Amino acid sequence: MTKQESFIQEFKDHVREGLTSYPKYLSSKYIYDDRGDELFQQIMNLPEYYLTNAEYNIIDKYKKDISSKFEVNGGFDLIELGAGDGKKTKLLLEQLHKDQVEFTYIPIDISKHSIDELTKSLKKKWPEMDVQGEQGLYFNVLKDLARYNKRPKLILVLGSNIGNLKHPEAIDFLNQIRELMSPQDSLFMGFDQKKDPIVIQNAYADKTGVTQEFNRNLLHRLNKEMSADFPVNDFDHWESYDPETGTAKSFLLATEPCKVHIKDLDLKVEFKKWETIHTEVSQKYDDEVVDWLASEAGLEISSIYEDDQKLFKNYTFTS
Ligand code: AVI
Repeated sequence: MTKQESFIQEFKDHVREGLTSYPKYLSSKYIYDDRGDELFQQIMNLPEYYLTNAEYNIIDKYKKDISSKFEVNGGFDLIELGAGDGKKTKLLLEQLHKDQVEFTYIPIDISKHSIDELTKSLKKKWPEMDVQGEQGLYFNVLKDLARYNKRPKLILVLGSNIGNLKHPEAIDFLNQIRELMSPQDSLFMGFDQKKDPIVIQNAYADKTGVTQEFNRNLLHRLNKEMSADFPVNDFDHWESYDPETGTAKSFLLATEPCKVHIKDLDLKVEFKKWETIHTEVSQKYDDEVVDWLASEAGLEISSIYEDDQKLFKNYTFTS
């Protein structure tokens, strides 16, 4: 089976399991086809979606500090999981370039388009920069990264992407990263912080409806890729944030009863009016929870960086 075939099979198995469960669920990782990537880009430009600017502010403020830690003889490897358009990372790349630090940049993303565009733009700006882009899902490429073991490495995971994992999965993810790390390596990761619930609620339920379209993209994909007939406009986006647990949850909410046929799965699914499909968690953190996740995975926090508005934090970890 090719990588692509096994991804499609995994997607189909997931849809069957999620839509025959009670309550129904689907994973947000399947939102991201080309259209999903484009909608997420739009989300990152929304005024309500503070995460991107906050993390940009952190990297801009501390890039010199981060760069200076890697001014080591023989250089280092900079591996980024979920690189996207690399907008924030370019700040750090620019600093490393200015400080004449020797490094290889290895951006990894599920979207081949993102990797190609990013590589092209970096080559244009800094032709001599060593960029080795790779396409793939984090969990699948992690094992292949063991080959970067000849010199120190910094692993970047920005954007609070870890927040889309439930705590046990997040520990598993951190554990897999820790297994790749030698004592001289660091992990630099973004964790969106607990804050005024209204700010979080607004970030995930914007007025223009981009987040609704992003969430609905899951159903568009099922219609396109599995010959389903979801009446997509009868599913509204619903967001609920629980300040006690720090968990923001996204749902698709059936505003009318309907019967859906997913032809390629030979599956019929009924929705009652107001029935939900849980599609995403976007976990918010505090230092205690990050410290707990890290220690469960055998990691230790070595530095904490915060933006000017105190919305977001990046942590560095060592093993
Ligand atoms: C990619 N991930 C970190 C985003 C988040 O904030 O959970 C995805 C997203 N979902 C709705 N808006 C943005």
